[in-house]
Amino acid sequence: MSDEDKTPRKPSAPTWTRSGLGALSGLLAGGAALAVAELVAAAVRPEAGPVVAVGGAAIDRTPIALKDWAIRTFGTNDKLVLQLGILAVLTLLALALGALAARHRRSGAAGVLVFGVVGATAALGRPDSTGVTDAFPSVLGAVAGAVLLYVLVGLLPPPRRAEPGERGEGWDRRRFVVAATAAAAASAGAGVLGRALSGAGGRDAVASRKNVALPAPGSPAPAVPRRAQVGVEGVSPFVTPNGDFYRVDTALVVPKVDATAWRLRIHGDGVSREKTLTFDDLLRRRLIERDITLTCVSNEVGGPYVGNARWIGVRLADLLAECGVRPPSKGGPADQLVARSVDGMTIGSPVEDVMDGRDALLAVGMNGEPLPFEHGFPVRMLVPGLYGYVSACKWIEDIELTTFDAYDSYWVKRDWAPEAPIKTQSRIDTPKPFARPKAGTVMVAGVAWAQHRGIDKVEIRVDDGPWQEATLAAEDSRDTWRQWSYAWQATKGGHTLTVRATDRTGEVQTEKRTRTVPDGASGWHSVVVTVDA
Ligand SMILES: Nc1nc2c(c(=O)[nH]1)N[C@H]1C(S)=C(S)[C@@H](COP(=O)(O)O)O[C@H]1N2
Ligand SMILES: [Mo]
Repeated sequence: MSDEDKTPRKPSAPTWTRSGLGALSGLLAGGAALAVAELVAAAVRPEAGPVVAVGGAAIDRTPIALKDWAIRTFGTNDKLVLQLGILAVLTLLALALGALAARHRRSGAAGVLVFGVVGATAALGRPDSTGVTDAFPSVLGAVAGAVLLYVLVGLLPPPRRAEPGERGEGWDRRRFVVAATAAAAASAGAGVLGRALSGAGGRDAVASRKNVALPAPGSPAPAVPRRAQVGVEGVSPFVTPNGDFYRVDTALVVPKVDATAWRLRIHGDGVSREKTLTFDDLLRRRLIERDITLTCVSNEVGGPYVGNARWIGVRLADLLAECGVRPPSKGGPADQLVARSVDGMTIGSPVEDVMDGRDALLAVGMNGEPLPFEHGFPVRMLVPGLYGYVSACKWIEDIELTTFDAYDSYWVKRDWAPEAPIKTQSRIDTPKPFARPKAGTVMVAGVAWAQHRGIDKVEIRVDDGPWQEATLAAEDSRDTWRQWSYAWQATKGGHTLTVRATDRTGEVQTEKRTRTVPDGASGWHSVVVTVDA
């Protein structure tokens, strides 16, 4: 600080002007830093950009309680909220650094560089980092921002006291305005160009997806029974349309994989014949088509993270057998199959489950089309009966046979259970909570699931009354959910409806409420309604 800054005095116009213009310069410098970083990221790797890298690093480190809260509060928008949050924080920091630079030019500029280091560290620490080049976007962006801030602040009115009526004399206002405008324009240009180039990187992937012609399955799924739908308004459709299918993953930017360049490697303990497959290799194999209901371990009782689709793909067990893999029960050395995705996700499934005769898939199609990018194009894994985080690796590119002792996958490192079969669950879809139906017959309906065991019975309870059996819709397969309905003779007043399911093993859905961590929520779903006369 200069001596003059220390002199006590009333804030004079130029001091405020200087701080304000400094803050503005900080904002411009921050914008320039992000724009340059975007542009460099487009050349290096879009995922290495500072906002995505810092957001991803935050997701990797988010405590489970906070993650659950974010999913509950923002749903699938949680990632957008995170990115907007990062931008808001950066905006405040840029303003503050700019104001600092107005007093201390070098410190302000150096502060910008510190954020470059933060961004670079985040990018290098991501599981999908491909090396030191991932640091370039943040570092080069920060250097550009620091230089710009230094230059702009140099053009500000000098820090001096103003006489009444005097405004920033000795200041070439025009030079500052020209420089600031030029910087803003250049940043906008660089940002737009960067975004466009990043988008172009995905163009090959989009084209490769358009060119996929899914072959007819050698083993088609039987038609969904007509009576699989109870036909009550408000019940989730039996087949979830792709656009409505829930999405849960850690990817801030959806990976866009070019199917023509995609490879899947299968290797590890007990793999006597290692394989590397192309997408066409998979399509040339016998494909099977199956209806499978997928559920997220983060789904609360009554929650939305469950969906049912018709998948087409390769039987994973057959492919593994060709590689020489045997399950532990047949003497194989590996009890864990670790799937790895292009974005560095690792998902571990029991080899025993994958090879026990169920239709574990390397899926290439979803409801009659190639996988949507959000759901794992070109190839994802699915294992009926297991929560997604231990079975359903999207954008898969590597399968390693290992043991649970030797390796903890991504979620297991974050306190989730290494093994997690889906818990028997049921949900009331209609009436909605706090609905006001009319007295008389009210159709209560919903879905129940216990993948790979199947649903045997669903019961409804009104208030503290006896359990009444609901009418089950026809079963599609034991790997899918099952709809149910119950004609309730509703009487005036407030009522609580509760549902519970029984699976084919005879196990009744437990009343005991547990949290989603570590292996899925349990408990009964209830809905409170008020019946009008
Ligand atoms: N690459 C990758 N695959 C992933 C995940 C992920 O974060 N990254 N999340 C898993 C989880 S927790 C679930 S529940 C399912 C969700 O699949 P969906 O988004 O297609 O519904 O994907 C699984 N596969
Ligand atoms: Mo999940």
